[in-house]
Amino acid sequence: MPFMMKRRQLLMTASAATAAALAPRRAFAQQTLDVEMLNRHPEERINMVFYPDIIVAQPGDTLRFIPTDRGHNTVSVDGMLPDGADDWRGGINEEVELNLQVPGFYGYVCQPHVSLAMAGMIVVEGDGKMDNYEAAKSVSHRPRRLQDKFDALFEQIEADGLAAT
Ligand SMILES: [Cu+2]
Repeated sequence: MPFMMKRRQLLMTASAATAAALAPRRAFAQQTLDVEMLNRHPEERINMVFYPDIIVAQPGDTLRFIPTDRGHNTVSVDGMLPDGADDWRGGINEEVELNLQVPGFYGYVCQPHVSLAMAGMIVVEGDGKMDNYEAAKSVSHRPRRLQDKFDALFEQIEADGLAAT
């Protein structure tokens, strides 16, 4: 019966519209996220790490790099920031606070431990997030160990479904 089908379709449309109207535009408040700079990974047998080494933020969130252990810093990597995002360069043992506004992919390293592949990624969700994905991913790194680390980070980002709008 065509009439009944039509009515049922209308009901389904109406309930979907109601659900969309009830859903908040942003279901989260602005947050402060911490990344620790550590001599030892808390669970794995890896030395000199950012923990966690992949962190997902929303625009407006604050990210703090905490110098839990000494001898580390955090420095953004050229070519691994979204357009319009500020670069950063922390001193050794310095806590660095970023106010994340621009969606996209941010790569960073610890300078004293570049050779040990101490590196990490920040993913800021939102419109235009994917704009710098390929550019950030295609930056080449030295030494080889750092390249392998960034390759592994991007693999994990893809596995976690973060490389999608
Ligand atoms: Cu370090």
